[in-house]
Amino acid sequence: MKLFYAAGACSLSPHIALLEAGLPFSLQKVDLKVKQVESGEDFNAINGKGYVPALQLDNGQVLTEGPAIVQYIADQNPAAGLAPAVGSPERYKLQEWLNFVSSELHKGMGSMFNQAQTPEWKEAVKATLGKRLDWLSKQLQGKPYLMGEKFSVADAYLFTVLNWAGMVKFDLARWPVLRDYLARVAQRPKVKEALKAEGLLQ
Ligand SMILES: N[C@@H](CCC(=O)N[C@@H](CS)C(=O)NCC(=O)O)C(=O)O
Repeated sequence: MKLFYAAGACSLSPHIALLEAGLPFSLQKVDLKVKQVESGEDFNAINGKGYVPALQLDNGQVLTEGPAIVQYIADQNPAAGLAPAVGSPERYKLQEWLNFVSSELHKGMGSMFNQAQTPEWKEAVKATLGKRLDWLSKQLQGKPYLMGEKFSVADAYLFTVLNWAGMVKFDLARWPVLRDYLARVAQRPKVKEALKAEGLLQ
């Protein structure tokens, strides 16, 4: 498999998932500004939507959309325990988390990288995110990971998005539970490995 990624972008989530699952893969860095892969390929020809992540399977098929990609990865090695069994009630809970991170956190947090964002727009985004994080913090109180005791692909995604807070100067001090969560996930050997491979950690 080939993961098309950009350093520190939401593609970090499937990158972590691939490492945690112990699957063989290669990385292909994408310059998102010019939509070019480091191999010289036109990234738009790989993913017409022009954004990462994209996962090219060994049969050539390309899978896009982070929540779908990480579930695919988890299902390639169920023994790694990164997602509950397909069809189980817990699997729907995992999907609930992935959708929450995608629609309620990813896009808001991601918008703060946009240079065109006005101060007013930024404040409005922060206010909405603040409400979501208030709720999220309560859910994570007293449990190490979103699904409970076990790390799942939803944690790979949440870590990736919360980790942007420092980059966009969104202070998480109001949510010590979330800061502890970030620190806990950051200590996982495979998370460190992914961060190092993307040049985000020495
Ligand atoms: N709906 C997509 C969104 C992916 C996304 O937002 N990718 C960003 C990086 S985090 C990107 O590649 N942006 C560049 C662009 O849209 O041109 C998903 O969930 O996978």
